[in-house]
Amino acid sequence: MTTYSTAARRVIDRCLELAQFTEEPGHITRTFLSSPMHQVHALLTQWMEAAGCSVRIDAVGNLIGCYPGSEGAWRRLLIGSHLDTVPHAGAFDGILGVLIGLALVECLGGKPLGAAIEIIGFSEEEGVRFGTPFIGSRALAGTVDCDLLQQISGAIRDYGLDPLRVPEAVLHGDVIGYLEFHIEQGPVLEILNLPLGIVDAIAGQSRYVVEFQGKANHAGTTPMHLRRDAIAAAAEWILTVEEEARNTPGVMATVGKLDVAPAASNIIAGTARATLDVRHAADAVRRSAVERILAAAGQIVSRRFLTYSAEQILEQPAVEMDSCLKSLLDRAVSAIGCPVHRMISGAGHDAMILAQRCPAAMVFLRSPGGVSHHPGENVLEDDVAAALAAGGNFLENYVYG
Ligand code: HGY
Ligand code: MN
Ligand code: MN
Repeated sequence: MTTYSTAARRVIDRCLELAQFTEEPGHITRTFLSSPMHQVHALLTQWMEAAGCSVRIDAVGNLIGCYPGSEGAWRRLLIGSHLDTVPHAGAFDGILGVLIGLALVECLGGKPLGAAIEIIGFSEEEGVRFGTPFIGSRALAGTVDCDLLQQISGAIRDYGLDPLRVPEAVLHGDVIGYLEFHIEQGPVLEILNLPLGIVDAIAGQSRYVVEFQGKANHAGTTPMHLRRDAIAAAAEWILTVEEEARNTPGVMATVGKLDVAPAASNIIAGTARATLDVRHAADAVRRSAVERILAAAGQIVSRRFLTYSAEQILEQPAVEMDSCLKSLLDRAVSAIGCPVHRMISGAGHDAMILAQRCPAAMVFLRSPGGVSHHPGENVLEDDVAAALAAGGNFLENYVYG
């Protein structure tokens, strides 16, 4: 019988092994259905089959390993997270939750439970390749709309899958819940010196692309007062975004990407396209912050004789995690002698999409240094062992053998 600390070491080793499958040698970058995903699928399939799972890949590239329950068990518990990464990522965001699910199955040592366990590796959560997040979990929730399917069909075919079969990916049957283990990606658990946290709710998020349209012109001959400089306008707006978030408690607002054109040092920029990411646990607060931020863009461009457009990419309401699963997780975490800490997730997660179809809950693991979406992202072996012990207790009590 594998002990949780042995299993924890193997979880971390496997995360590091899978991190080598990347689009960018020297960095960890693995986006939706990129070619390194084939290698991730192959190795995870090997590990899952060795653990007694039957493995399939659905039409959007979600990898699903099913560990059967006891005779006649028709219910399923889903445990998973995402396989894709942001550019230049760390080795644990997403993949850790898939490997903790696999380790929990391996720690059963072949013993069937009162429900089947489905370990899910979602093909896309970050929204890097197509700008739209949660493609994998949206396929299970049945919310991949025609426009999105149109946009991603080529990538699906290039990967060797059939976009016409995406509707078959929708979750069906008696699912008792979805459990996601994930690094916190922030400083809270480390400050409290706690290994684990239970997610109360996941903050909502609004994502936009805001384009400033000015006039490209010569950097040496155009007088300052006659310029319609798109970068200067975007820069003024970006500082407004930061100030708005600083002045509204709990709002996180980020401009993470800025594309400019024509992008030459001796040309005044004609256009600047900025991404906007605004989050808050309360939807009304988030939405009014977005309104103020977009209104500020309007005021800036009129003062500078430019124009602007704002395209909404994502409007994801905040999602409360399932109260029954949360209290079962509270019990499991305290049963292993760990203080229970409920918290809000500022990061978005697949659990907020699955929650549309079944009870969903999340367990956070401490992020050393509060670092994530960065190569310095890490997780402590003892905390992984604690997560496995709590997960094992949850399975024993909730999915009784
Ligand atoms: O951006 C997020 O919240 C998550 O890491 N995908
Ligand atoms: Mn992430
Ligand atoms: Mn993640």
